[in-house]
Amino acid sequence: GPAPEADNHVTAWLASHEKGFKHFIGGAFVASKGKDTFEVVNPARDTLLAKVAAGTAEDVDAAVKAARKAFPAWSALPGHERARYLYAIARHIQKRERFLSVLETLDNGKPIRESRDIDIPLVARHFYHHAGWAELVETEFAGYGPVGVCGQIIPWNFPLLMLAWKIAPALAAGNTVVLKPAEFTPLTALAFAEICREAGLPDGVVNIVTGDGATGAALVAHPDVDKIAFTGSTEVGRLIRQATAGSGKKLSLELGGKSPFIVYEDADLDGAVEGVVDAIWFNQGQVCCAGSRLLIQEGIAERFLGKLRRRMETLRVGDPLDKSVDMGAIVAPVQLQRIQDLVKKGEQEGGTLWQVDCALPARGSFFPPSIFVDVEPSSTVSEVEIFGPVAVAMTFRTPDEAIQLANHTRYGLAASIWSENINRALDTAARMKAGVVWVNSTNLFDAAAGFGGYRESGFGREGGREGLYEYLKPDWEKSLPAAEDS
Ligand code: TXE
Repeated sequence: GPAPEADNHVTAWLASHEKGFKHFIGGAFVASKGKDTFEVVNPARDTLLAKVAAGTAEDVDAAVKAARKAFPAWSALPGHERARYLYAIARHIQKRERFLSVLETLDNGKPIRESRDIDIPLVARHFYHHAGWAELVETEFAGYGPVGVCGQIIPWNFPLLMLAWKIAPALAAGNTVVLKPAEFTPLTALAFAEICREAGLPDGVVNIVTGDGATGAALVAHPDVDKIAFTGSTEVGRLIRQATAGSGKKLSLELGGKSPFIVYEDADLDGAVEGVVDAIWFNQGQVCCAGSRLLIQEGIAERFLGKLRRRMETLRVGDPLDKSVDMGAIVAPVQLQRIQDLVKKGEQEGGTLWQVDCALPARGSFFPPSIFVDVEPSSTVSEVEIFGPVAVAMTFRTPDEAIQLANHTRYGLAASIWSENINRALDTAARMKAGVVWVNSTNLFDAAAGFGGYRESGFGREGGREGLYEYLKPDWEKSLPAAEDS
């Protein structure tokens, strides 16, 4: 049938910004100091959605100044008053749920089912949860206060959800922020700027500057930023850690992963098959904690992979606005190219590729669900984060061997363990070098649970009580002269 059309409201909103979107600084939409813009494209159709300002160092400076100006009054508000703004933001997000879901899907390419049922509800949930923390912050975190102005840089895989993970705890704790969305997917962040106005948030508490890595680097380098929170690639995370070294800036990094998905022979195999679908084909595999390394106990490997292959054949890849589609588009042609190159490499290194032979849309960036079997643990596709719908499968004999294989990675973000024997599952969980471990489940997120990594997956936690500490500092630090004169 004909492809479903985008929501009228979204189309009208984009049309009303035909001349290009501006930055959101000090509570107003302001033109960039530079002339450069970049194009935001719908990756499912290769069509232009919008033009967005490329933020310069001067734009970043204006945003940091606005955040600094707003900080004293915002941080001095009693927590329960800050909570009212967070509740209001949450309600406005719910009111605009359909608009935001469609916009997210157009911009990112993810299935509308996911943006509507997962991303946007979790965004609202995150603001509600942190409104609760704002009410409690003085009593639960006595002796702590906000860090100050926070620079936040986010990726494109969950654009609005990553914004919520960053902004909600920062505001709850009394900080003000300058956020830079990813260049592929800045649109829901700009819609969020409108929501801040609708919610009556004081000017300058949230500032949004669009741009690419250069804009991000200017934010990282700005001397009046007290904390940087980053989610993205390990390579850029490393650059940011170097750039902030010795600056006194607080830092949290949420980086890549190559997370193991262990299936023991006593697992509920059908449940585990559905788990793999969620682990590696959810959001086209563009998930930092994707279960991308399947470790399967030898005795059931053939049966399990057979079931998995049959299930994989039923997945529908296509227009993400179509409600019956399981997998949408890859975010951008360069990311598609990266996936294709890595898959080619995997074949050259001798891996056997299972790929669904489905008709992909003629236009747009699409890649079919794929699994490499018979790969060596040391092969490129077993070690490198593919960040696409491609898993590698390996077998093991004993739990010790499973644990050794699982931890054989420079990352340490997540792990998923499948067994009906709870002792075995919990014993394995305790031995995972990963920040998040799921038992008989995968890719579960909640605002109340701290999320984050070990090793090259970064440090710091987002969500819950632990996540709040990233946006707080002990009161005694205020008396240190070095903290004042930056
Ligand atoms: O990420 P980047 P890219 C991984 C994934 C993916 C690869 C490349 O493997 O294939 O990274 O993706 C901003 N200073 N992940 O290139 O560049 C940039 O503008 C400051 C995993 O898109 O890290 C964007 O806003 N900021 C991941 C953000 O960093 C800079 C999610 C992330 O982009 C900067 C995304 C600089 N020097 C990619 N350079 C995850 N952990 O979920 C870029 N940026």
